[in-house]
Amino acid sequence: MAEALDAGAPTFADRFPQEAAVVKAALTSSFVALFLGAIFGIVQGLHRTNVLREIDSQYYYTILTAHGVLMVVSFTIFFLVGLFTWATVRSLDRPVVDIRYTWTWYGLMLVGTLMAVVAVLGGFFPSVDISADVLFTFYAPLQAHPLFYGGLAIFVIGTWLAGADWFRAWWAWKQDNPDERIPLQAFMVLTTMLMWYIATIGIAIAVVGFLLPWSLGLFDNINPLLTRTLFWFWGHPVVYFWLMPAYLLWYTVLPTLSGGRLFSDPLARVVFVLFLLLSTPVGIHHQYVDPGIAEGFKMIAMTNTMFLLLPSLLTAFTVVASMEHGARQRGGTGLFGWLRALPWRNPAFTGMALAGLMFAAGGFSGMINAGMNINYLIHNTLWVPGHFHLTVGTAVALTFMAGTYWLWPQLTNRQLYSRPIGLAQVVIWFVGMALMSNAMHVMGLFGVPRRTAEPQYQGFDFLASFGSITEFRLQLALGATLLFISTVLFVGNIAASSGTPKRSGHGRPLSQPLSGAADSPAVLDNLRLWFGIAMVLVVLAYTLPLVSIIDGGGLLGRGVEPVPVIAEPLTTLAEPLSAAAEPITEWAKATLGGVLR
Ligand code: HAS
Ligand code: CU
Repeated sequence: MAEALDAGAPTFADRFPQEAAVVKAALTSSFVALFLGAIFGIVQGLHRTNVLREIDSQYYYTILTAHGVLMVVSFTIFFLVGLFTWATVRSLDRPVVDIRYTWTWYGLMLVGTLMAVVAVLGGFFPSVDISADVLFTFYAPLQAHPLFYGGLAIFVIGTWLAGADWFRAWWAWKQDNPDERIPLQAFMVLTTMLMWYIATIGIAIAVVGFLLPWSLGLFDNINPLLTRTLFWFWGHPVVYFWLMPAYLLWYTVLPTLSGGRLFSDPLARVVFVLFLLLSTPVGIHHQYVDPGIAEGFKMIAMTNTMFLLLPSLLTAFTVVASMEHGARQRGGTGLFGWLRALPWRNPAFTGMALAGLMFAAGGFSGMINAGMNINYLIHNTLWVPGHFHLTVGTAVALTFMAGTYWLWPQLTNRQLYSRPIGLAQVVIWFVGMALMSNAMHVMGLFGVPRRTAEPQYQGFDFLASFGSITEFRLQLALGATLLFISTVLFVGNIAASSGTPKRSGHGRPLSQPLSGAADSPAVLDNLRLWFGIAMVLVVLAYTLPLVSIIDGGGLLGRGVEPVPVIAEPLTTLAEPLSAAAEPITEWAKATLGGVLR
């Protein structure tokens, strides 16, 4: 059906060639980051599972940081700025106000990324005094070279300017269309950016106010709890900054791919408003085990987090209803029989549907994380990487790849090199991630920690209720290998597409929602109102915790020695202690082991 709509429609590249060039550049940067990130990912995944240990463990954190930063900062956000530029221009149906300005923010983001990546890669060269082995959660007391923080700051400024670009386009559009509702895609872009402006206050203060001057040597001390809290002020909403472009694709492209129409435009608007309101006042749910934050504040963060499930649950309903509508348009019938009528041979569709399916599992593990009491069980274990490889690593990453199969031909006026390879690629990702994240979740429950190159723990038996750690390690490694293969197939397919013949007029118009903008209350488009309420919620959630953290630990810390200083006496102590404990462990295993198994 979608094919029939298409005949002769101009593509995005036909209509807006200058904007298409920027979108292409942003997406290309995103895929380069994805490819490099995947190389670090496979090295690190095979290393920590003891399958292939070619690198010196000394470099483990350099590799882990490179993997994390390239994936969750560069891959995701470059994709976002490309997609949002496309969505704004397409839905407002007008070019950006000044294309030179658009290239400027893209250039800034590129420079910022290069600076940060150079700082991270410096970690491989001990003779050079540059390194940033601080992981993608780069809070103190770990310290990076100033180049890293400087790069991050420039990158974030680039995203701020990008947001301003889309707001300018909208204001210009509004002059000509004063009485119209904001087109849905532009609405999604603008609400997401308002959320981003609020969220980045935290990271801007942490980086420019504390981390950068500290790494430049201007301050001797820092208050780690303060920078951690400011980090998570941003560190939670950033996950929705990754997710919202995927939601944009699920709401506005997936229904068309399914052969139908979006179930409800008003519900989609409500969802994006809820994310604007609730994404930020929840960051403390990453700090349930932090001493120095009162339990009551953690309780408030937990309550807000539980409310924040609502927009995703609404999304599950609306998106699946739209898919069902499409399937029935295509002749599907029955309670579940309609599922068969979906276009499963289309990699763009299948990738997004599988990404959504995995997000249902990722959302579930998120709910576990969010409960203060259960969080103690899984915090700092491999469970957490299991969770985020389902969310950012699949709901987001796989949707972006699938979306590219649909979008890329319209940006380049070239066909995709191979749809069958695309289909295989999204399925391999799904299978690989099912294995890897299952293993990570289960190992986390056994107590296997995250962020360590040496998880063998010789002499320590994990009490597994089923399977063994070795089996799960292999499962993890197999999953990681499949994911790497899938990434290579994706990047290769897109690169090879530049060799297919040029053609234009193959645009893919998007279907209109069943219940359109006219059905949604006008107040939903009152961005000032929602921004104001969101700010009030942030002030309520954060003022008291921040005051008490500064009061307790000082704005710049109190000059306490950093933690690693006591590590050596501790390790000397550990050996005799564990030897002394051995008989007790043996006894416990003998008596309890049988019961637990
Ligand atoms: Fe999370 C830790 C709680 C969502 C990412 N999270 C992380 C970390 C990352 C991350 C990177 O409360 C680790 C940070 C670090 O390094 O320490 N997370 C949540 C909750 C949600 C959630 C409650 N997280 C995400 C998303 C992420 C992400 C989205 C990235 C994009 N997370 C936590 C907590 C921690 C945490 C704690 C701290 C853990 C700790 O102790 O360290 C919720 O937003 C989830 C809601 C989602 C749902 C699912 C709805 C289902 C849908 C699917 C529809 C189906 C379709 C397809 C379309 C309720 C929408 C159908 C297909 C057919 C074929 C029919
Ligand atoms: Cu979070």
